[in-house]
Amino acid sequence: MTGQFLKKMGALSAAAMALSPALVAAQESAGHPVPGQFHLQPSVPPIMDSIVAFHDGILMWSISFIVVLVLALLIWIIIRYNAKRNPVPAAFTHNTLVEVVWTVLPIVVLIVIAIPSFGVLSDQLTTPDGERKYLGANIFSFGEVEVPAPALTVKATGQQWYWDYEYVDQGLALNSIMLNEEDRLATKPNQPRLLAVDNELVVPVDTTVRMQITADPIGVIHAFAVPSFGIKIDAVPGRLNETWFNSRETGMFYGQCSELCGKDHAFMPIAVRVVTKEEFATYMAAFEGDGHAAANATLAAVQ
Ligand SMILES: [Cu+2]
Repeated sequence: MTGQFLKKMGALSAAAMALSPALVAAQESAGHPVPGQFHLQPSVPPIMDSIVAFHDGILMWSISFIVVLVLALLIWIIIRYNAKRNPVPAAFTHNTLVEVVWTVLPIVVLIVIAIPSFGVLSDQLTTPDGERKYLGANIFSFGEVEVPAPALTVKATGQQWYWDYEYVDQGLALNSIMLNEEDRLATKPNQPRLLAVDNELVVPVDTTVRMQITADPIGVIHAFAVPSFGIKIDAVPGRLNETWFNSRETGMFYGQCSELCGKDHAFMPIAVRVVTKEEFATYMAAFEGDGHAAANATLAAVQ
């Protein structure tokens, strides 16, 4: 009930904020940031639904309320208690009621923020087993979204400075390197600059993908982040981190390394291409039989 209410209020605030046509257009799912974009990137899995609800439903309201309250108090003090209007200031130094209120109120606000926050965090870090229910957009529930157990495991390894992907169960790997401007314009002109890569990570739609994240053992720390999926997790040498996503839309979804990792930190984008289950089966069969180039050739060319 509360969740539904907050969700509605959040949607209302998002609608109110999206005042200009350019901002409204930016709400369509592009899988990457677009010029004039406002708000978070559109969500495609349950985790991002939670994050959007958390942002719109709690954080924006708490922040706005606090800003307005503090601003109102400041204005009141400036006007009512300036030296001219209040030449003889009061001499007391304590007010028990006020002190209790300004201690208890922030604690209550923090608890209200913390409860769903921990829920979403544990959703992000708990790989589905097919039985556990996830919060989805209703972050004040006990979980109502069913998510199937992972059908695919992908290991992403942060290299200096690109990503390696491995389909762990199939023992197949590819590396994914950003296209320079010349190559992008020549081969994938409709893909975004600094995000387009030579080889995208291909995964099936409506399928839970277990992501294992690590970094080159003699390398540095990176972070694997895809905003549309609500994923962000460190890629640490010698450590295997795990998260998951389940995209309900096909398309291309971009992210970037999100841990300052060295000179080409800004140039190691993450590109995930979500295809239909049939396309993925064909892709995988070709990958296993004839290698990565043949597998890519089974998919529609990325423009
Ligand atoms: Cu990096």
